[in-house]
Amino acid sequence: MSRLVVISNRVPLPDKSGTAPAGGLAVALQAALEERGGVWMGWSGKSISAREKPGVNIQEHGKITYALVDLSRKDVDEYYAGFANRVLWPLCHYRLDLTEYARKDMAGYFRVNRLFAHHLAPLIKPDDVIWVHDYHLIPLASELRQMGLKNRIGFFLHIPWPPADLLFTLPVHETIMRGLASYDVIGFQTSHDVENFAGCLKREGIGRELGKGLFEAYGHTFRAEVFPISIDTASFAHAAQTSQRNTMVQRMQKSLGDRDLIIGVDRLDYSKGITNRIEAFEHFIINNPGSQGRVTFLQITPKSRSEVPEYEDMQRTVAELAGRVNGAVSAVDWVPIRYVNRSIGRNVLAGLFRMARVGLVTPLRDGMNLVAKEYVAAQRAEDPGVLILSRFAGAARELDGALLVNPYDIEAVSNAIARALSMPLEARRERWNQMMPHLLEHDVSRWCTSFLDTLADYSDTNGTDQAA
Ligand code: GDG
Repeated sequence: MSRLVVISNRVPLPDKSGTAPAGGLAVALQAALEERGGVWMGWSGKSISAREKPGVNIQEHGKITYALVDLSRKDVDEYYAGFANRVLWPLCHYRLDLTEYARKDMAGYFRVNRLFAHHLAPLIKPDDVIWVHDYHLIPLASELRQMGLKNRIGFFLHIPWPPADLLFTLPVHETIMRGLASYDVIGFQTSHDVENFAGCLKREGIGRELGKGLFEAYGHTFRAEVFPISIDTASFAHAAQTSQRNTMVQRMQKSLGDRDLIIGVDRLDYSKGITNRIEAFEHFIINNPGSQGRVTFLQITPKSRSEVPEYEDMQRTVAELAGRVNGAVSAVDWVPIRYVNRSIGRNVLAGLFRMARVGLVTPLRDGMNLVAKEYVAAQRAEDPGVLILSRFAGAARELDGALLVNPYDIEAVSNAIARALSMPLEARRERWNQMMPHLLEHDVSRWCTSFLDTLADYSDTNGTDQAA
């Protein structure tokens, strides 16, 4: 079995005892790396002064070598906060109004990708399989190819891929498309993303679809397929079961009393539809007076990307909106929205999901959305809650037992909340049983294996393997 080399913007380093950080993706990739041996490279998270020379910090943990690259302040501003998070992220989430193109950020993005390639190349052996993750690193394969690397290189995009009309607003869209076409296998979250990608190739006559997942562009043949990411379902379900002994979970239950709990959990991000959701909840409370004093909405929103101005603005907007709604509809003994603006532990989160009658997952656009899957995994088989899910989350393609909503339609979301809270046990069980077996079977380790098997099977048009 070939060694595996993973590159992602950040690297989930194991703690001193060698334990991988909790979180499905980290655990699944760590397991694949343990099995095959290999390297995980990414940004160290440090930004160094312009005078210092960026280096790579190498750490060995068992069969895995971690390679952590330092970046300068300028690199971080341009590559990460600039091009990745103020251009590619809003563009791929259909937010042209928030994209801020700056030539210097584009240059920084390509420069940092070259820097990663420069640090990575000496660590690569001829038969290593390379797996690159996400929008920060699209040009990496083409940089590695220019350095003469012949290895198999796969790419997985965690976020949506936009339709041609959106992508073509990006001044460097050709370079981005060329970068993608340098991979051997490109993984997307949904068939919708693959269709958008194929549409981008076709519209500018850059490439063509050869059938059965094969594409040709810029003289290279590659696969572009759907690999819906998932969670470690059994482990999350177990965490939810055992969390009932957790004191924080017990305190929450006590403070809730016999009120119904609705839960939302999202990084603070405009793509997650948090303000629409709060407005929908407000609409529900006002239009269902019987629910006043009887329902609590807990929104957990850890801060994210605070160095990007749009996120700083949102921090204020969400807090103000939650405060306004609470001010307008609270009673002396009841606060409708509990807004927690920080991260909480995974086990407590699992316990809160289990306690909640409704999981409210209403992103305006989302590659997959793992919270939706976690909410389902955390439920009690004998008395499950109801998932309300945006039709614009990749997860909506799989979770057919959810109440699917258009998150822009405040009244529809409000009606879905009313429906979920009054849904009879039998209907809730039927819906949950439509989803849970699928999630147990299609978990994150299956996702990982299926991508790596496809990459291992890849051969170019002549049927000859590219790896030595
Ligand atoms: C990107 C794509 C795609 C959140 N708050 C806390 C916490 N979380 C955990 C959730 C979940 C994860 O973070 C978030 O994953 P999502 O999938 O919901 O969203 P993104 O961060 O935007 O992820 C997305 C994903 O990549 C994977 O491909 O699904 O579409 O945008 O696991 O539970 N965890 C803890 N405390 C918190 O307060 N412990």
